[in-house]
Amino acid sequence: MAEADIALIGLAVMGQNLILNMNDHGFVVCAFNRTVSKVDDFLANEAKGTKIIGGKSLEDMVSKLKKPRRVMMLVKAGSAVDAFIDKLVPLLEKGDIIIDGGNSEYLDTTRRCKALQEKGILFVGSGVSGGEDGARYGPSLMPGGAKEAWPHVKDIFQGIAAKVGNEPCCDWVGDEGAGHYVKMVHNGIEYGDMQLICEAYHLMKDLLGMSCDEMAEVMAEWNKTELDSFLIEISADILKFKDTDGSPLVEKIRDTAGQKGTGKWTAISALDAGMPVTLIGEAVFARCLSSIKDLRIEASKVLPGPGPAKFEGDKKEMVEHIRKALYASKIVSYTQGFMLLREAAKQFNWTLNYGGIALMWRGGCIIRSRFLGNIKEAFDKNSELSNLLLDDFFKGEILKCQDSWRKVVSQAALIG
Ligand code: NBP
Repeated sequence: MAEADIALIGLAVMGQNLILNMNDHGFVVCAFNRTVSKVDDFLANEAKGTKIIGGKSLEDMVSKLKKPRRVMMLVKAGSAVDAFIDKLVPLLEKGDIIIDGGNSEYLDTTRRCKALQEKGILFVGSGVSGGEDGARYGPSLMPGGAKEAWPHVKDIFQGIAAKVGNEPCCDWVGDEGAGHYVKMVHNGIEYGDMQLICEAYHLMKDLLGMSCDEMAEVMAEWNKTELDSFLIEISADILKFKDTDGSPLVEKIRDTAGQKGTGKWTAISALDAGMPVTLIGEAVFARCLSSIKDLRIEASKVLPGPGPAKFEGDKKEMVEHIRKALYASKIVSYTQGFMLLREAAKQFNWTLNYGGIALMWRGGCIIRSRFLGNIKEAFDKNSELSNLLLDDFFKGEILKCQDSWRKVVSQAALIG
């Protein structure tokens, strides 16, 4: 019997949590997974006592779906997505919908959209952000692709998405790979935000000699200012966190960062588009540099730099300069990200709603922040705004911060 509103393939962390979220919002979900035994495990454990049902096979899953059938995938990006599409298409009818919620590359999404359009299947590539918790209690969702699919998925997507006030952090982004493109830039900005926080930490620690507890307090205070955001909030928590021996755990974590690719894709896209997205580019390179630890250690023995930092000014004042430098850099990063989105829209003929994108990122996702509300307001005032720095609010903020910013950058250069 066709009883399920939607099927969801992929029972790893993201898939399971999105299914439970959909169930909470009254949708009947049919769960499926490549390793089919995980369906029974899920039904017997996490999904016990819910309305969630399972598919014994793809055929069984499809037979349980109301029409037009909606099938969402949360599987590893790449060939796994194509493999499922190939198996699904013969089981579906014209007008049915396939949604890819993984971190797929936008060009793959555009290719899949076009190939499925020829077969009459509506393909949606949706960015999903917020990690495990977001998926469970309200992610930011960035869907794009075949627009005819939107009326059929809107209620589910906007129902489960994070809300800011009453507004869902989810709206239709644009044609083809636009949803995944916007998610890619989101991830690039996330790389940038994290790099900026690391640099602020580095300056407070090595220039000002502050302890992790002191830095945690500073970050908690910053979270009450323009910097109010999820990443600053968790940075305070991370800095406070103690290992079992009572010392800060963060200092024991190896200072090398890996990457899954979306930040790199943003930088590549910026180079292709000829857009100066320098901050995200630097953040990607900083991760690359961090990962060549052996070489860094070897070099540190023969290239000592100017020696240990000696800061003789007012520490409290310097902390405020660092806060303003971080804020100004963040404004520049988001400005560059929106420049890239504008250029991509031009290149691919997408109609992007920049204020809508700021709202989608305002809640639910990793870069959620108060500041994105200001970006939304800037685009609400002028939807054709060519550059965020030309908006009165951001122009004013940069002017307020620039002296501090220049002091921090020059100090950083002087201490090596
Ligand atoms: P993973 O990215 O770890 O993928 C696990 C799922 O992919 C399982 O269902 C697995 O099936 C399936 N799979 C794999 Br692996 N190879 C497959 C193949 N060749 N054919 C078919 N299925 C295959 O799961 P996740 O961390 O939940 O992420 C899901 C998607 O969401 C990814 O694209 C990810 O990048 C994206 N994303 C993740 C996060 C996050 O915080 N984790 C946040 C935002 C977006 P199996 O059980 O049979 O091995």
